[in-house]
Amino acid sequence: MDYLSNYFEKVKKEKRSKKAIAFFASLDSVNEVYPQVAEDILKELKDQRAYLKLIASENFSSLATQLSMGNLLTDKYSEGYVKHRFYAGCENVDNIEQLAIDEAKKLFNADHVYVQPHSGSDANLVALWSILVQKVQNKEVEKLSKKNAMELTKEEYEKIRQLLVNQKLLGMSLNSGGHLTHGYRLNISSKFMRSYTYDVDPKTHLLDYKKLETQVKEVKPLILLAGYSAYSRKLNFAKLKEIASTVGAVLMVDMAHFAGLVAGKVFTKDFNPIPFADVVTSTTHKTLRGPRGGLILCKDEYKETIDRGCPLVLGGPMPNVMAAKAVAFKEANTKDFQDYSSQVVKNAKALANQLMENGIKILTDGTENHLIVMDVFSSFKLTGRQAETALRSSGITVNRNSIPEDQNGPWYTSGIRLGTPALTTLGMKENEMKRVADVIYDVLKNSKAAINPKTNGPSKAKSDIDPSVLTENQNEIKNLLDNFILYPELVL
Ligand code: DSN
Repeated sequence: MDYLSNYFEKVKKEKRSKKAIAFFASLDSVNEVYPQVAEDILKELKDQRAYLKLIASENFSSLATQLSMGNLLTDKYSEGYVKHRFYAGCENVDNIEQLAIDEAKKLFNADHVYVQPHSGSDANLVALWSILVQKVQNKEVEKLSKKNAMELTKEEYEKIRQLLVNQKLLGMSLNSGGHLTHGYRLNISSKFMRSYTYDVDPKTHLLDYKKLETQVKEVKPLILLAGYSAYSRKLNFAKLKEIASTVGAVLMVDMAHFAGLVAGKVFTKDFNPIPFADVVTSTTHKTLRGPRGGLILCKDEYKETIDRGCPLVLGGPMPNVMAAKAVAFKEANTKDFQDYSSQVVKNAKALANQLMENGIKILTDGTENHLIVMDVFSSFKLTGRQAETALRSSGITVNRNSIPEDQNGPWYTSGIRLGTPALTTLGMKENEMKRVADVIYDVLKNSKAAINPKTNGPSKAKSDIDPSVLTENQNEIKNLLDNFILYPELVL
């Protein structure tokens, strides 16, 4: 597309910032090979600028983070780990991986760090499998484990395999806010482990530590897994460690959602998982605001098995993404990032308070982190899917989410999850959150189930909204976004 080349010429002529020149130069280079791809990248920028991003698991990474991913590092194979590779020529990748490790160690004060996972799900797989290999083989078949896996007879190997796949995992249920990889039936975690789940209290929607302790004593899991993707309260890891210890379980924590709040020193003492958990997994792109990827932090006891994540579970590491992780971890180890993280929580509280002022049912009656789960079915008689579509049409991107005892199942759901990491990156504060809450309320209050022409009954997926209400709220969102432009250096 000519206009894409013109953009590059324009920013060069205007001597715009290095980042702007780099962004448009890279877009123009893509344009020379595949114009449609370049155009879609630009469209995504426009799209992300035009909608309020309230997806709790998304953020806006810095241009430095993004630019460190788009280079020749992607061409290098580096299976293995630092200074222990299955390929020659990994000296520079070793340096980069070590920088990312060192930055993460400093940021989180962790004993050992593994930066290769491609995603949070990968990180969880590596962690679960490493704990199994470490704990089960050592405890139950110590004699066999001393042998190299390749030297075991078929019968010995099968004995170990049977032991490994019969261990118990206890994680938070999906409807209570846990993640698919914490033992959900449709995920591999429940196939290679016997998975059990714990729920939040059906009335308060809070985690009941006493009840959990009783369940842990009954189930006696090998692994107690704490962490969430849709629970709006802090977790007390000192208590969870105590509970796990009553049956000698390993405490694993998935902090994918709140890693940025740990890095930003908002979650400290008993609410920081690093001193208490044996293994902590994370993503790097949510509150932590880095590139899309995964991360594992562990006690030294687990380091050897964790470092074997590739080829144990993972395919070849992605050195370009590890470079971006190093950049993002460095960015997170600053006072600016700490201020950002505490504002994320202040914004979530302001948003939740105003939604509740308007009479919307919020699970747990508030939030202590970056996210909120609204019960839109009891508040507005809308399914999560209808609410998601209605909000998107007004200019707000959210995602639907199951809630405890959800009557509408995991596809339609009864909930909407909201999060403040991205809007806080744009610079929004409590006042803007109040305006956003009022738009959400107005849009949902004026939406109703559309009629399904096939059944002549109410649709569970589609909703109708009064067009004048829609226009009014679209304008309000536009006015708001005009004052908080995403990547202002890229404005043409
Ligand atoms: N998909 C992520 C989320 O939205 O929470 C977790 O994997």
